[in-house]
Amino acid sequence: MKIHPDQEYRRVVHFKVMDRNSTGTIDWWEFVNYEAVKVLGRRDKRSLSKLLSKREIEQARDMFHSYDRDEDGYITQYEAMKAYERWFGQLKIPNDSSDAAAWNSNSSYLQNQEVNGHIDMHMKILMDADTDKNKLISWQEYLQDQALYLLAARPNYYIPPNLQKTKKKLK
Ligand SMILES: [Ca+2]
Ligand SMILES: [Ca+2]
Repeated sequence: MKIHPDQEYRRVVHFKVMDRNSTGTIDWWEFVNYEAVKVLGRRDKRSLSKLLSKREIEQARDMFHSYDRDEDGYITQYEAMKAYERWFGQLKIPNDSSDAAAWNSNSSYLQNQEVNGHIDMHMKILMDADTDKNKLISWQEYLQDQALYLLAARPNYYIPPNLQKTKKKLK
């Protein structure tokens, strides 16, 4: 496919707008991913989970188990919070002063306040999967929610809306 120079220009402009911190790297993928999620999000969640491969379902199941610590088949808000605490806790500034040097050389450590914000936000995002509003995330709810992200994360999944028609015609 040949890209029209005008199209290319618009793409660059769009890229610059999205790339707020001017890293010029991950942000493009974040943008593509975001667009893919938007397109997929218009579809029924239940139909999306049917598109997942066996491996993707296994991947989601592993994730589900890592949240569901007491293995009762449901993720509670508390379990979600604990899971993110474990994950983001590794990024916190160490209290031990002997680690201060390590912290100075490693900018990936986050401010404690920032970490708490991340834990809270991620917990809320996860709890959004609770479609029947019983404050528990069942495996089905989790899978349906994750389907969107798993599909969007597939390499080259994203098809620009203007090409979707062409693709259908080819079938
Ligand atoms: Ca549980
Ligand atoms: Ca539920």
